[in-house]
Amino acid sequence: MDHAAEAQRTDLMTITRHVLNEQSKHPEAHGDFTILLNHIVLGCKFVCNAVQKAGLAKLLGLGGETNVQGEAQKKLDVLSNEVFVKALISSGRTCILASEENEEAIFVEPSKRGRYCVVFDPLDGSSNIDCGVSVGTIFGIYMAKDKTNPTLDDVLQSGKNMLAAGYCMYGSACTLVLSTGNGVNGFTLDPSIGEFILTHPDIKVPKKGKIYSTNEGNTKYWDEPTAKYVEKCKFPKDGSSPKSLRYIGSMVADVHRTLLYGGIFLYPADRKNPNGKLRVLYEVFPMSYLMEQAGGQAFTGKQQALELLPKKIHDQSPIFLGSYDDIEEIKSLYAAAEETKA
Ligand code: FBP
Repeated sequence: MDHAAEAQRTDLMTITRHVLNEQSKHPEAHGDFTILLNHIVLGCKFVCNAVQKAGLAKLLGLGGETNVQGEAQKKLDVLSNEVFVKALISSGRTCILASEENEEAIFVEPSKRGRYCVVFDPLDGSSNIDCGVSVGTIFGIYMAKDKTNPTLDDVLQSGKNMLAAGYCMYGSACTLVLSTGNGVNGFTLDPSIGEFILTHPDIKVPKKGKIYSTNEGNTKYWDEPTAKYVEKCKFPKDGSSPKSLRYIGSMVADVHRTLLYGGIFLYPADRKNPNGKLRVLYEVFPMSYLMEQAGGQAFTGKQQALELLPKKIHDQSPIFLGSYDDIEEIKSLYAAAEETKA
């Protein structure tokens, strides 16, 4: 037995212990955030279990309803949404919730209210659920101005005001990646003890990557800067090697790979989706927050993604996120296109 490893294993840096350590750096903290996060972690463990057992538990396939995006809801979409709404309300730390699966924001009843607002995509990558490809949960946390009188403005805040963000990927392993504004850390669920253990401390996205990730099936609808950028990835003129294309079609999985390996994930605006496809509040903002915390960038084609100010909870936006230098390249192509327009 490798006693050193076993000894190391006994010093378990669980996600709760990690967040408590972070909390101890804020003497003014009451522990509300830690309690809220523990309820999000509980939701992730439940959904992880449901996703892994979906085929056995007849949880694959459609749930019969359609969400506000006009997408046919999968059974697991509905189940995951229910789990997170109940977990977040039962934490007693939230006052308003915005979910991809609910047309309207959910205002928590006064007796159960707390001061946090949570925006979330309970199960991202729905198109991949039934074929067992990685899917995930995405979440972002804001503070309400006045918990006794929460309003939509409390969630329609700029991404700059986000306090924390994360995602949980349900793949070959269940991995929860979190930032509370002090860097990015990754935790892997150890099913034998039911705990998320710190496995990816202080994630830093490589400054430049060898991978681009996008749905090239949309190429004919792309604007010029996007088309030029992808052309450059495939046929670089500076003697460097072409980038490799990797696209899973689940934002959580594509962004997770980008965070660890570097490169760029892009879902641009195009003639089919003039505002892009991905939703600002519970897809673009949390992933942009994490990418910036890891030293990368997130750009919309016009501005830094976190500077956006959404008008509606299901607003969409184009997004380019990833390694710092790769995003600089796409920014210069959009700047050049603006100049020629001027
Ligand atoms: P939902 O599954 O939560 O609706 O998310 C949207 C999404 O599946 C992203 O995860 C993914 O990046 C994108 O859409 C894939 O879109 P497309 O199939 O057009 O490439």
